[in-house]
Amino acid sequence: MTSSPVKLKLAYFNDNKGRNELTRLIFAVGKVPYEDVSIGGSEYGKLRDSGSLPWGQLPVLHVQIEGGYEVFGQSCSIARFAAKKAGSYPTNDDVEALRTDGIVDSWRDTLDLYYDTVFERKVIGGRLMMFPHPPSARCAKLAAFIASELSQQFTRYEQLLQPTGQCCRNKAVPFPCWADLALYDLVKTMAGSLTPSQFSDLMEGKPTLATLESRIDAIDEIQSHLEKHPYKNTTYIFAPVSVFKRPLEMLLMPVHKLFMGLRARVRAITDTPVNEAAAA
Ligand SMILES: N[C@@H](CCC(=O)N[C@@H](CS)C(=O)NCC(=O)O)C(=O)O
Repeated sequence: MTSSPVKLKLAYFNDNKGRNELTRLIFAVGKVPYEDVSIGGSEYGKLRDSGSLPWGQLPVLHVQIEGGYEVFGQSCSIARFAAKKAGSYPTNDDVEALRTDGIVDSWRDTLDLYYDTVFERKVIGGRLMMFPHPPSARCAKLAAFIASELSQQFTRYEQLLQPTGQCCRNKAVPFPCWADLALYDLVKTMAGSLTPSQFSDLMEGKPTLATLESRIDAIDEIQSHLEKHPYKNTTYIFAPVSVFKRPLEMLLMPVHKLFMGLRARVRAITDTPVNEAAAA
């Protein structure tokens, strides 16, 4: 680990993994001290509406600068900063930086497409909102995502890992580098989200990716991190909905969406003077 005198606080939703976990894995492997801050839904709303989240979303990293904290957003940038602190970024090798940056950008692309199977993103009242898709629609969306994007992406990862079995070719960067951890996070996320047969189909013919996963599983710091923050089984999110429950869903989902949209519009109106005052 490179020395890190600054204090760091990493904030995300309720100990969820999502776009935050890569940074936590990097900190864990590099033994970088940080405070793990869990944000609840209503607290998030207040933070966003007060303008204290630089991009209006989570995760954010609070970095102690000259006595106070400055807040930074964007998961890939936060992860890159963390990797530099942890010594898992190829800082002195532009080509390897380019290679691993691309892999980590694709980690976020893949996660974004995965989240699209659960949420719809829409701008309402000037705000980007995430509405859950009806449960009965998610299963088919997940299947389409696996068939169209995910399997291609995993095939690319298997190829990218050739011939060394790891992402970074610069031997001065210890295994796992930050991009190895990004692939690990994707494998674990998909293992928790897909049915066993979907997951084994996805991993078929990808021995290098599977070996990367086992090598990272075996790291003590990863094991202690995952003991405290295990990857959860989220297959229930995509469980088929019985025909009896569908009418209820058809009734409740639009009401829920209407309520969220109205709330966003009201907040947009009531916040306007505050935003204008802040901009002045
Ligand atoms: N490009 C951003 C996207 C961040 C993002 O979409 N965060 C989601 C959680 S994973 C969020 O804050 N959603 C709440 C909302 O937008 O209402 C990143 O990679 O950090």
